[in-house]
Amino acid sequence: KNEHAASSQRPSEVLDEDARTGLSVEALKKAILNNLFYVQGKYPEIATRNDYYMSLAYAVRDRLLQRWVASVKQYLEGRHRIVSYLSAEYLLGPHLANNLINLGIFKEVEQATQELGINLQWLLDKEVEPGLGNGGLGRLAACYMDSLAALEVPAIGYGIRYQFGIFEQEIRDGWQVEDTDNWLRRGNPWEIARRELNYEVKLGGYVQHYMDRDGKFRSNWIPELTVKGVAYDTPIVGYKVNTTNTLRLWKSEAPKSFDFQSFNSGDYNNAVNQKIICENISKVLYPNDETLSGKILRLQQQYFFVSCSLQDMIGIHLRQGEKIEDFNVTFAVQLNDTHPAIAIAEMMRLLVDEYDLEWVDAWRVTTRSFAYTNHTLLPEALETWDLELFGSVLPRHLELIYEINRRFLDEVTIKVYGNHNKINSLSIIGEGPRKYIKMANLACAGSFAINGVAALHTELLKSTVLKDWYALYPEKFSNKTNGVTPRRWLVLSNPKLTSLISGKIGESWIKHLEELKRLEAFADDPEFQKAWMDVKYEMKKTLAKKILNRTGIKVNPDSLFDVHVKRIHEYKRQHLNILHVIALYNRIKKNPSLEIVPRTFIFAGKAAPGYRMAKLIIKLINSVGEIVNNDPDVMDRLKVVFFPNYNVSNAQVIYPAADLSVQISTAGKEASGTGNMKLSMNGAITIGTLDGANVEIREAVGEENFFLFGLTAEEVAKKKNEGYNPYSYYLENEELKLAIDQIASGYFSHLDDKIFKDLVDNLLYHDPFLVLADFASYVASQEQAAEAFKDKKSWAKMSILNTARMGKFSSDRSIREYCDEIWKVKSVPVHLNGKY
Ligand code: B1N
Repeated sequence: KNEHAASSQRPSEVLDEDARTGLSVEALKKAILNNLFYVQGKYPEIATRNDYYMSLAYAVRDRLLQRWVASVKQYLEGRHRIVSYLSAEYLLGPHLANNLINLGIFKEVEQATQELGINLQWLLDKEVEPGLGNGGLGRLAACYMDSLAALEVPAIGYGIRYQFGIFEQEIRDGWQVEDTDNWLRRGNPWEIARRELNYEVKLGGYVQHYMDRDGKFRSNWIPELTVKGVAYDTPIVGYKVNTTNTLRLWKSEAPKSFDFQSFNSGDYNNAVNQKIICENISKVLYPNDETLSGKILRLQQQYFFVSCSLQDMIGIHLRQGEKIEDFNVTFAVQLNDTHPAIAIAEMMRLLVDEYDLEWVDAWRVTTRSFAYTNHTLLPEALETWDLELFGSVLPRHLELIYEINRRFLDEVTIKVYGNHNKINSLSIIGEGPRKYIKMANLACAGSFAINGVAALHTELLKSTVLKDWYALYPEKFSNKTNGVTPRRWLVLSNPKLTSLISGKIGESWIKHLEELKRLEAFADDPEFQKAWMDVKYEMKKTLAKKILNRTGIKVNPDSLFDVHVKRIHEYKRQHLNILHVIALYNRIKKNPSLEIVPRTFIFAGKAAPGYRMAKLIIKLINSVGEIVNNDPDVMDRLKVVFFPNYNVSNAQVIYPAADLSVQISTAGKEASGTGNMKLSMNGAITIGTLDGANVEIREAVGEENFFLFGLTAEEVAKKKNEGYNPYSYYLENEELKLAIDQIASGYFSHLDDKIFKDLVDNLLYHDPFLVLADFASYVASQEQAAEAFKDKKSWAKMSILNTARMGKFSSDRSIREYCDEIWKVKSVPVHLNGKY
């Protein structure tokens, strides 16, 4: 190591202040103009806004690359332990503004662009965000990549470079309509295609078994199809550090050999078809959040990216001159849910079939390499694969899983004294009319650590879904409460609040979010309260403009902004919210001079295209909105907005403008939630159930700064056990009955009494998420919130205290816990050769 130290002290050949990497306004200006000419081939008079966006993006990229090269070099030379994060989703959001903040050059670039006669905001608005994720799980992966870099931890994120990310949502006639997300149409300046970094991945076919000359049993997997994965790297720079990690996303292609063979034999059609089949694997993100799809292509996607990633990691490890048996010393591999859990079988295949390790040695390396994060308790989201389908895609892995399971069950049979229920529940293979593979069990069996994503969630994992696992391996279990990056979710999206905060307590809170605590001292200060609420008002005006622009609805920034934004799902209970809206509407209709706190209900979120009930909920929200927004009796006291196409960019505008954060999932169903954290950080007060991270948010901000309602997880379970009867709640509550009768009779749907029939029947006769049971409690809690909103001073104080007490929910804290308790990795400060 010391041999290299001398050479790394050499002054860099890259000069700090040249157009290529300088950070001064002058250097940045020069770089932008250079790129305009040499990358875009334009001069200022004829350059489009996109030309300028590209020129700036490339200028920023040069500065990233300088740090990235230094980071990679230093990691490899120092043989540092590396975190490998495997995730099928990364919901990154726009790069440009984030990179400017993390490089610490936002102000400089603002000035540079201004001096060039262009508006930075225009350029920022030009970026098409990479929507390579569905919701919280994918966004968490993005926040964790930011924190890993900020904390200077060597890390690689591995995933799939979907050509089409999460669909774009339009609302037509109140219904969700999906449009493809062609995010790459104008090119992507943030990625670097590394054509030379590619791996072959086999699919389908069969396995031959034979004995080799040394009498060893061997398996030879003859695939039906071989595809090639090509690496596309996106540098992820940490906040005001040099550390720049890699997000490596795989694109699937046809291997060259294939074209060649087919063309040689004159079978052009086949060559073209095969090319399409290969490219299909990374073509599109499955738009299901919390529901499994069980489709062949999805399994192929999972295996494809996992296989490329493991081959890549092994390559990195071996090139450092290490032995294959020490793989787990170089890498800590985190499985982001079960989507990449096939990695456990693939690792065994690579070690046993390709690297000739004995089974027990291979299993030792594997089980010391992987750790598994569970993100859901919903049974419909726990991944299983039909065994026959699985075998048709991964015949060798099916054999390996049988062997893993056989040895594993032999071991546990002794421990559970042959208790057959327990053995069945622990088995990786499920029996039924058809056999299936349980991915969560594969993940548990093959990992040295298992964690949930909020305290309540982890407790429920241990006492329900993973109960038998917890009994066997209590030492593997821990909680790692989710967090969000304050760089994107406060500094970038709420610059005015950021400077207000920094004006009081300096800037170090951005890296040490616990320091927000120091704002508590100003929570009662009338001047600070006013400044605080002025920022909120500004942000509400900004959102109001966007709402008008996107929906044509005019909203009053003085009204209470009641914000419910997340994927549309029955367990998240957007329909409970709309029932409350209807109840308030009916109060006004009954008593038109009623004095109530004016409210704007803001909904946003996508429904999985195949999820009928979720799509119906969107239609219901829009139908209620149409009536409420246009009823002259309402006199603008209520407005209902469905903000279309909820994504990272839109979330950045919505969170800072929220007064009330609606977090009303059925207790025990939301593993954590992370939007709840972002909203509270931006000074919104939560109305919520004791679910997921809400529990910890309430604990942190204080119960007097949180509107609690609803059944607890325990009460929910009890009620279901006793036989829950939603209809009795409907009969007992007049407001609830009226609201449901109106929906059913077509009051909100031009007298169409069929369109919401399924939704109404579901609520009255099944109500699996206890909407009706929690209705009265929700309405009462909302009354308290409205009452509190009238007292501007005390509201301001609650708002300030929410932000002040959110320190725990920085993803920096989460990542520190993962590093210390699971991955056992340390920071490696990166030095640039030049002066900085
Ligand atoms: O993961 C988030 C949590 O904050 C949320 O509470 C949780 O709902 C979310 C299958 C999922 N769990 N499971 C998924 C996503 C895509 C898919 O295809 C399941 N998402 C969550 C972060 O921990």
